[in-house]
Amino acid sequence: MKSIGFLGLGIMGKAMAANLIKAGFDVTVWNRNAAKCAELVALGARQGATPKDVAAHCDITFAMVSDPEAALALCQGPDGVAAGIGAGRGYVDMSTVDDITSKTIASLITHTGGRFLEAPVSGTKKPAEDGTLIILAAGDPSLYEDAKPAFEVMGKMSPYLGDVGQGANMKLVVNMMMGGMLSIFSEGLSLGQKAGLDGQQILDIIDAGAMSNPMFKGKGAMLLNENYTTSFPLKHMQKDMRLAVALGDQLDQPLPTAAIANEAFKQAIKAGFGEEDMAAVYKVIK
Ligand code: NA7
Repeated sequence: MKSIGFLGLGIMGKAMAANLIKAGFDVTVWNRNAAKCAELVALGARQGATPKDVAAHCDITFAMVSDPEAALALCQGPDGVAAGIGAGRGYVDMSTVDDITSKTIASLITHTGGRFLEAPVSGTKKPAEDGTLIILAAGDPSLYEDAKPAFEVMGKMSPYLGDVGQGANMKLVVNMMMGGMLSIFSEGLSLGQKAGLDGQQILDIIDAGAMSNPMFKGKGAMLLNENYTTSFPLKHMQKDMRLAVALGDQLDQPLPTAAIANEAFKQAIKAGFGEEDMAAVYKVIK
């Protein structure tokens, strides 16, 4: 079995790395704030000193960090992945970034002879814990085949989408639609309750019809209970909306609904809700 590195042990990365360890992979972890490694070391992981160190010692290194800046920071500099990876080894970045960042990382890695795959995921904390993420892979086909056993532990499907950039683009399409849906869902729930309707009845009626979906089910209960326990930080949803709107600009694609939803998420960050669940957008709408 191949040795695996895992960089970035936030909400998502911690759960994904834990599943790999439990499945019997030989895993070396690293996190910027080293204290977060302890729980995984207790499960049986080794602890790497730097991203360079991990990439130099593992056959395939996975990364799951917050945003494009963090994803680039992991790869660059004397302690970065690109400095350690060397010929033939693999680097799989599972963070959500834009296609340009992904292509920049790909060139940093392949320049040293390393192989690169982008593999952002659809799904938040619970699917990460349950190993039921949807993994959107694109890039080096041989690395895709080598990474598949690990993908099978972390996710329920891992389609191959083509050249680097297409995984990032697919993820932005998915999350842009999710952010837009959450925003209009919050407006509907607020409007109905202001008009004197019962919140639970609104949810039940939506759930019985063509708009029924797992996200409305899960987030609906959170909104009614004013429970914003973080599964997917609101700040990350706003990042994805921002990146999607930017992609629309680049491709001359009008995105009026997404652009307005993005403003609601920006307002929620300004109001101090960035670390809460994305459902907290409701607080600036209701
Ligand atoms: P979290 O829980 O906010 O975790 C973010 C992780 O990214 C965490 O390990 C951070 O390390 C790490 N990070 C952030 N900035 C940096 C820099 N500059 N260098 C190295 N590491 C960094 O996010 P999630 O796990 O919910 O989400 C991860 C991705 O999945 C994200 O792209 C989402 O859009 C989807 P720290 O612990 O702060 O030292």
